[in-house]
Amino acid sequence: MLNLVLFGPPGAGKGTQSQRLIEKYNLVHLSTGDIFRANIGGGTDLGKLAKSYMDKGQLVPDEVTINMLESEVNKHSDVKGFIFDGFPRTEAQAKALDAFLEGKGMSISGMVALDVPEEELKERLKKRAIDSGRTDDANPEIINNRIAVYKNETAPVKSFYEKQNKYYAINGLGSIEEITSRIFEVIDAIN
Ligand code: B4P
Repeated sequence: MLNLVLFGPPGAGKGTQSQRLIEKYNLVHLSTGDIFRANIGGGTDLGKLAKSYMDKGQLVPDEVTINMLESEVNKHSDVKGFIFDGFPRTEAQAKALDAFLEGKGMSISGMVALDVPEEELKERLKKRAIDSGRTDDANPEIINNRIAVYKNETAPVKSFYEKQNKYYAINGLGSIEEITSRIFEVIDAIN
């Protein structure tokens, strides 16, 4: 089984690259951001709660996010593996994911981390805001907050996987195709 964590700051290209990885490796794509947005669109209680955090550029509380992710994994059996896109985003989420997968006889194969300079992230999110309709992309203050939250709460997750020798950094600058090739190279070496 191939279970990948796709990691990086907002706008690093996680969602973009996930689409290419699921095609090549036939994996189930679980993006916590997409699942929250689907709930917001559907007007569910979870969506209302998530929106109150996402609109400020804050993380949705761990307990809510972890329960949601676990129930999404449980919907799939007999699969080749998963791409966890945007999860884990805190050390508590990383620990919970490890324990949950262990209970199912599974584990994370590797964390692929996209490195992109801050100025480029802001440019990409600004461009996406024009046609995505995402309120969290349209406001520079919210973008700055998301980047600050990433540095303070999410970046430490890197060392969680480094300690397990499962951390792989990828240069996230260049064309989408170039970055995909870099990721394929890493995955083919660990798979
Ligand atoms: P996400 O949906 O994960 O949003 P994101 O971090 O902005 O990444 P995304 O995947 O959408 O963008 P990508 O980098 O692909 O999270 C949104 C919010 O949900 C969070 O702020 C938080 O509130 C909440 N949330 C989600 N997960 C959570 C968790 N685990 N715990 C708590 N809260 C959680 O791409 C960005 C843009 O760059 C795209 O427009 C793309 O076209 C462009 N791009 C990509 N690659 C490029 C390249 N090589 N060159 C130029 N542009 C490129």
